[in-house]
Amino acid sequence: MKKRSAFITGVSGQDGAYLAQLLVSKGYEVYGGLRRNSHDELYRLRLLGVQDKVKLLNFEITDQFGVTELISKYRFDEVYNLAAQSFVGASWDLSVPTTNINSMGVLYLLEAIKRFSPETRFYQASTSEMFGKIVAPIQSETTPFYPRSPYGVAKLYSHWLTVNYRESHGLRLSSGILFNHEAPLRGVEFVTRKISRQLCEVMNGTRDRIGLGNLDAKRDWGYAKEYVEAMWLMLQQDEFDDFVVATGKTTTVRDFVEYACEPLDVEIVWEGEGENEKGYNRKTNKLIVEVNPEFFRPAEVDVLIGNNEKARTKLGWQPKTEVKELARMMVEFDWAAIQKAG
Ligand code: F7E
Repeated sequence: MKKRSAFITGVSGQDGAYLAQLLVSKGYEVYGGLRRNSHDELYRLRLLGVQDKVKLLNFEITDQFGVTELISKYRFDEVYNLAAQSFVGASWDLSVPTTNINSMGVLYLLEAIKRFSPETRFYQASTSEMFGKIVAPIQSETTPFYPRSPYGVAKLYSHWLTVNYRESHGLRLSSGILFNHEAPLRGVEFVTRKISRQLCEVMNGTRDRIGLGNLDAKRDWGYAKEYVEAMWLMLQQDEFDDFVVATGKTTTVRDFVEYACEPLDVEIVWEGEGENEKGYNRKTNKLIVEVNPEFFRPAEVDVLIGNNEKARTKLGWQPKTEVKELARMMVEFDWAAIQKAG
């Protein structure tokens, strides 16, 4: 029997790598879209042992001709659109590229699918950032949106575009409204990985302290490896729809710091408030964490908590990893990597 084919845009990112690993294990012919640059883009695929099992294709989502040519040539069974300018914090300075990638890129993909590959099943990476300044204490698929960043606004466009192309053209398109999801493969600019890595550096003596922004921000943090299973499940359904993927629990950045300290046997004592808040190592009195307003955002998303009931009942998906366990996993990974590097 012919293998099912899947194309992952953004295959070099955290979710792209975990999804590639999952689809390889399920026997798919996996293609990954790769945007050429000078960085080592493939280290995540290498870490997961799938770099030789993914066929890499040159891909630039903002190039409409290229997107159309690729979709019409391969007519993949499944397309997972994970390509994005995904760092919210940078989206104010990079609002034009963020919009081109996160909004226009999705339009190009959907147009190509509509015209040349209408049987393709398509997953759009939507996000809890669309809820932004929340209008309901717990957010579900029916909660109105109020994005707070150029990133959130651009993602909202592509979310609605996906809904609209599904309803207008009867295409097989689903959108996953994923809340924050982390792992040892998370980029170091995101707060959880920044904390796990920099904390290890502080304890190893190669960094003085960690500078963080808003310690009161609350996020619903889950494990990325579990979240990509929800993406796959969405495309295996007979009905295409939107699904919130979340744990249903929320944690402050400050508490995440404490959870990350535990595996290193560090107890942190907080002193001061707002911009003057500081975290000290109880045993040594050494300053470990300080607030640096450089990391504040022009408009903040204060708190997010997702209602995952629809994903649980319709997809049979549920989160397994608690945020404390996630913090431990990330710190253990970073500590081992630092020890190995010497
Ligand atoms: O920030 C606060 C920051 O950058 C989380 C992306 O995957 O999830 C991610 O977006 C919170 C914010 O993720 C620092 O202000 C404090 O309130 O880890 P983050 P994010 O912005 O929530 C959603 C679902 C996506 O879709 C995005 O693509 O932490 N925070 N201090 C900090 N954040 C960072 N980055 N650095 C700090 O020093």
